[in-house]
Amino acid sequence: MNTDDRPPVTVIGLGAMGKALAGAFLDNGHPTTVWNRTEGKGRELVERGATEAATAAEAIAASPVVVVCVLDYDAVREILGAPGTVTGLLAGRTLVNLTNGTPRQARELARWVSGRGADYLDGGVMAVPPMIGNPGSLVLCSGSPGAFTAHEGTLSALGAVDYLGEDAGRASLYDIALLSAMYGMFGGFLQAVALTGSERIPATEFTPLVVSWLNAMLTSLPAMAKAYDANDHSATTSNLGMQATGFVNLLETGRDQGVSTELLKPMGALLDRGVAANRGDDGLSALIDLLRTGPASATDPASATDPAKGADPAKGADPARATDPARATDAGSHDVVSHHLGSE
Ligand code: FVH
Repeated sequence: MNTDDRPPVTVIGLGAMGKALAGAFLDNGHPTTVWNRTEGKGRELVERGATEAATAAEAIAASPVVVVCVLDYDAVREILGAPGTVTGLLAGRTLVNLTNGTPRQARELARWVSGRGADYLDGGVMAVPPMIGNPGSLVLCSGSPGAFTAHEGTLSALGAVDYLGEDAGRASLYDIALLSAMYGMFGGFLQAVALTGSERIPATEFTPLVVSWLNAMLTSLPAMAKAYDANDHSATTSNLGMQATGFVNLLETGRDQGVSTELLKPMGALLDRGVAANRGDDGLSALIDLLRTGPASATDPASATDPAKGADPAKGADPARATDPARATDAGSHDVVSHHLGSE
């Protein structure tokens, strides 16, 4: 394969994920420049052909496409805000930020980056490092359409790339939503193994049952999605009233077995709220409406920008759906990127 014409790429951040990203670009023949805050993490990549930059500024200057994958947005801000890093260097380039963050953070950074004459793509990596560049790896991407068209080929070195449109926050929203689903599943698994472990049942013996049970339950998700979209939650098999009653046994068994119920309690409370809102005859999908309509917790920072806050959770009413969350969040956001990085 002739890889001579592959565009150069810079990767900033050489943690577990950054190393995997840089490795995939190298494997695909891209001249790859790397930089990491702590020295030494680029050694193996350099042996494979990468160029290690001495500073973040040097790394940015090396390529038209700069991929950033660090711990969080504070780290991104620190890197982009370092003296000499940004002024005049970002202009004309594309910043692809694969750092995990919120939709609001992504939208703010997109504005800040475009204010410096650069294109911005935000991405959610739906893979663990060993999957990068291999089948099963998915990168969700949103932001500048022109930049995506120009660099889709480069990004495809990482795996399948799914472009979700111009709103820079959309990839992050999908990423966070998918991670929310994942943590729900992992939380359930942890609780299940803690319960069976309380009677010394080996996790390896019990886990195959969990896997087949979860796979069976997964088949119900498309029907729940359809019910939610149609706003028709009438239960045919498993109504909320029945589930709220049965859920009490999950809490009681946890207590009896000496296993914390901290992961379960919120779900129990939500089921109870569903019943209290006269949705006991509905199916589980009715709870999605309740999640979108409070009660906004005073301790939940997200509630401050919750566009659905204060809406009527009564059956049939759907004020949250009338609100465009992208617009509401965007309009209400405080530009903390400029605050951190300055307007220079
Ligand atoms: N690893 C995974 O399973 C997941 C898969 C899905 C995507 N996530 C997100 O990817 C981002 C990076 O994750 P990571 O796995 O590479 O994380 P670490 O191995 O812990 O490396 C962290 C890198 O961030 C650098 N860093 C941290 N703070 C700063 C800072 N203030 N300035 C500059 N760089 C910073 C750190 O540098 P160093 O400590 O080596 O100097 C590492 O390069 C993340 O958003 C995941 O949520 C991964």
